[in-house]
Amino acid sequence: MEQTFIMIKPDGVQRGLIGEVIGRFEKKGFYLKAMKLVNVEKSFAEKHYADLSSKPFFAGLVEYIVSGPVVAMVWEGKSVVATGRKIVGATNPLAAEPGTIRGDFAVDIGRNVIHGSDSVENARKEIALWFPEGLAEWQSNQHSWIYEA
Ligand code: IDP
Ligand code: MG
Repeated sequence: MEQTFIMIKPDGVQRGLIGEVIGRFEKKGFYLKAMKLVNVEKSFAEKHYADLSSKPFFAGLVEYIVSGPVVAMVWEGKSVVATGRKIVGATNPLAAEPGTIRGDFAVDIGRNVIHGSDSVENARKEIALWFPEGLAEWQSNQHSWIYEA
């Protein structure tokens, strides 16, 4: 099954949205395979967002990500990368649909609460960057009640 990297950004942590975010992924039927609350270094945030290094907002983005602890997670499930992006919502929270995390809980693009991998390939890279120690191995006993096969 597919895996994605989801991160609750410092604003989401400060605003008490950790449980809300986890609950949405959990109730959907995805499985939590790794999680940690961490303060990241500037160089680490720059590595995570390396693809955006030429953007004018890059310095502000890095400053935002290091401004407080983040919750880094790996979620597993069928089509979890694309579906995770739908649960997260559009990058600009004002354009994000109500019912998505950004649509429900955010206003500004630079305070959009959550990160989700945008492709299976980037998910693999991000999981390797954030969880070099590996993931937890477990199987939900509810599996056959969520997945047909
Ligand atoms: P994504 O998080 O929806 O994948 P990306 O384009 O990968 O969006 O951008 C990464 C993060 O950079 C966004 O979630 C947002 O926090 C920030 N960001 C993107 N575009 C802007 C912008 O135009 N101004 C300020 N921050 C931005
Ligand atoms: Mg992105």
